[in-house]
Amino acid sequence: KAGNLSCLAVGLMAFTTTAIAAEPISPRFNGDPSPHYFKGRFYLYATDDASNSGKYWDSTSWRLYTSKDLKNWKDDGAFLDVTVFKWAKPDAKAWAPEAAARNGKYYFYAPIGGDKIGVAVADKPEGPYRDARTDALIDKARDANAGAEPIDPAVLIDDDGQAYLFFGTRVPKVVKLNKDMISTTGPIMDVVVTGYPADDAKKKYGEAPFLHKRNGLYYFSFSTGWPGQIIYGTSTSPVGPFEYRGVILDYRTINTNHQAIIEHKGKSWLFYHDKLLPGGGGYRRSITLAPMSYRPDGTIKEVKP
Ligand code: FUB
Repeated sequence: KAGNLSCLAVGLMAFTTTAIAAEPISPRFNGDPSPHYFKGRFYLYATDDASNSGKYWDSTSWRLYTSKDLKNWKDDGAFLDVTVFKWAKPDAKAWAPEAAARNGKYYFYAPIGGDKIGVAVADKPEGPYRDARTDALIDKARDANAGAEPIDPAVLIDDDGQAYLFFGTRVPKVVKLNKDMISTTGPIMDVVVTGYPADDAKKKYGEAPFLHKRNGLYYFSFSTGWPGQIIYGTSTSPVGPFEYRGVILDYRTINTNHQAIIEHKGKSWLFYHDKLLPGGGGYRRSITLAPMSYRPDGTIKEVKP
């Protein structure tokens, strides 16, 4: 009997492990998740790794996936191409996107070519999107302190209505957005993170900035680089300085990581990408999601897929 019971326990453990294993949201390669809940549906904007060369992130379009329940995802296709931005080179790289809703419209923040961020606008979350300006929202050649690589936009609209755009590699940047969501106000500022553990030199900002707010506290998460561990700091101010608080997701076996966090019906979800499909790798990534939770003191429990 004892033997049967331990067999049953092992079987149950195996079943449990299988059930919580990271599942790609699509059989198509994708990366850089930007998940949102708009009008009763989840919209996940992504970099389209399936249309890159397999040797670099050189896709020129973004992909949209939608879901009603976070489990079943529909591939809504390549809803936007860099050519929508007339000022962009038609073969410019389309990287980690972001979206935001305001003014009854939907805004899509598009890092293009590694040196500019464009913004497009639409009446529906799925588009069609049109260029909201005649030039880039952020341009390394034009804007003071835009940094070496203005990519990876992330937007938070705070409870007081002020919107912030975070972006950048190696040095995180933040700038205030006007209420129109298509122009900035004030200087581009460096985001400061303090208190990194002295015994781990790899713990420093790399890319993929993301800001979310919970119980009045601002959580600034990001990837430490290439490869990237997802770590975070907190602050009582949306622009920091942030104090290092811990690891959200450990290194995956690929050269990048990129996270986003959403809360829905009292539950938090971490979106990230990993090597999950046959033939996958650093340029052929797969987005997945996992439940994320907090300790009573507000710190995030590390997600262990
Ligand atoms: O997809 C290209 C780049 O890879 C993104 O901009 C980074 O965040 C990394 O995920």
